Amino acid sequence: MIGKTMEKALNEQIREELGSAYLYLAMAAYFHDQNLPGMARWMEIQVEEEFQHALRIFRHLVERGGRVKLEALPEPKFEWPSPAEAWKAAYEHERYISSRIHKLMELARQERDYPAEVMLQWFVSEQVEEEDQTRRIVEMLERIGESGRGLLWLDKELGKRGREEGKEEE
Ligand code: OFO
Repeated sequence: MIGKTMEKALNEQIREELGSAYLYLAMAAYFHDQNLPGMARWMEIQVEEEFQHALRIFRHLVERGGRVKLEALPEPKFEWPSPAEAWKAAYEHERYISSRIHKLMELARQERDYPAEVMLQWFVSEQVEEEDQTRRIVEMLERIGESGRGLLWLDKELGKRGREEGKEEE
């Protein structure tokens, strides 16, 4: 049975993961509005991944006799000054999520909650990947600068993102 402190912290993280999905859905809508369908597709796939992250924690709580309590999500932004700024915001958001995962890991260790620690291990690795992906895109956009052609090239590249089959089942 999971302890109350960890249960509360994991419920908060479910909200954060769903909040990420909500934020990236808002970014997908923004990219569609900017006529950047590749970037929009990338974000739509990310929305699905974030939902799977929330579900992973949800299932952990259920399996351990915890009670899931869904919390309200903050309204995401509607507009960004430029596509590059939106990607920067996505990268910053992932850094924020990593810091939360690290705090959860510390809590799991403090509480000697080994099952939560094992579950969180997956998230620690996942965050390395999430930060890496968004940071690379930010860096590419910095190189591209004001070039419209460069932006269209990157949009096409990002539109090639496929769903990572079975990833959520790992
Ligand atoms: Fe759930 O990893 Fe992004 O936020």
